[in-house]
Amino acid sequence: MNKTMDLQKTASAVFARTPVTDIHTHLFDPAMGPLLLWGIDELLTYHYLVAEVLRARPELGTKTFWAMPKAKQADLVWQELFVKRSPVSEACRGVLTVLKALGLDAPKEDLTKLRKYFRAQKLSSHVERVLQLAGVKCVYMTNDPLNPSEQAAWEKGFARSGRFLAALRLESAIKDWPQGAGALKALGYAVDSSLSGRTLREVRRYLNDWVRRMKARYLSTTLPPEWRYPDIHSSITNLLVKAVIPTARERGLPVALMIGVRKAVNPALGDAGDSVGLADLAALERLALGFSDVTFLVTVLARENLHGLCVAARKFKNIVPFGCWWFLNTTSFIGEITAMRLDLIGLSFIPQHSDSRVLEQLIYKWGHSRCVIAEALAQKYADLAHSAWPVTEANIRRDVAALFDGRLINQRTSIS
Ligand code: FIX
Ligand code: ZN
Repeated sequence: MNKTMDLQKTASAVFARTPVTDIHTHLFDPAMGPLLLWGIDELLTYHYLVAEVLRARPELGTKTFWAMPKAKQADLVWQELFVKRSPVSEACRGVLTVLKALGLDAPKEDLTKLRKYFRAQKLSSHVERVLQLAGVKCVYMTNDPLNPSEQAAWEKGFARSGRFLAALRLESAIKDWPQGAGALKALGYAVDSSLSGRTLREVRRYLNDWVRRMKARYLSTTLPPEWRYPDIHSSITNLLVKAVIPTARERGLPVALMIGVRKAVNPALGDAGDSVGLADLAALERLALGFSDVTFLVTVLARENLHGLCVAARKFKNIVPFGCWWFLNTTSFIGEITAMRLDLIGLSFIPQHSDSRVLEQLIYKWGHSRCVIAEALAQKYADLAHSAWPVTEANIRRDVAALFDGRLINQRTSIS
């Protein structure tokens, strides 16, 4: 076996044994009830597969599709993308990876047996089994107190699982101001439609109250490709700069910026209707320069922005690139992205997050990523060995832990 293959085997073995911190998902603590999606019908109606099934059946109206009960939508996805065609897409193959890991045969035709299996699962033990199969130590949720169903869960209260950490998601409060003003007022925050001093103080009170209540570990928002900084005319920039970042700074929390999404380009597709746009990362560089003691966890949606993000991270130590987001979370891109980051910023980034919306997706999103990331790492170790640098398994274990244990979320950054 050649050196690279040997190192590949070691890197894969080490990686397989290293439980990861998943820094961004749409999963919820099982104690939050139906907010946590799981099971075969949720897996098959994942918005990635909705987009794909509507392409397989262009004559089917989206209204007709959405009017179908979820089980019927899942049946249609299975028939069109798995029975009538080879399930070659990342999201299709992911369902098969999940079934195989759970020891389930992929049905030739209908989903009855699979539904029976999932119905028979006790959620708490199923969650533990999925986390174990996925090699995931803990996941960060996407928490939005202004979302009525989530608000009800927090109002009711629940015993927190240590495996589901909180992250305070901001768009519903700060995007397109004063769109969020009503919901904030309903929660008792005396904001008005202008971005007056009082409004900014009340938004900061909202942020502080809910960071405390959720024990949120970071604040996060998406930003559209046209986002600019500075931009005195932009409400989201003003709220970021005058409320979000000061709150993050005072609490020693990072701010996650997910840049480049164009929301609802095809509204009829629901969650599947968002698209991608090229962002101007000079805005991010100016923000990182202006707030050099605040850590920005950053992911981008346009492939063309990935290189610029690595260069920005070289200029500003308070920019921590993370993940292969959404349309970049495919085995064809993860390898390219990881190799680029290793080349340009060494081990000072967070290679992946799953963005799982359905519990069992953790198994495939991490399963597929581990193979490709281990390959990229092994190649670097082979390059080191070629340069007569001794690569030991202990070093590989140290490096993989640094990349995946979430420590970069809590890094402290000096002001200069
Ligand atoms: O904004 C986000 O958190 C995105 O990840 C989601 O809106 C998106 O729908 C998704 O789940 C991508 O994987
Ligand atoms: Zn997400």
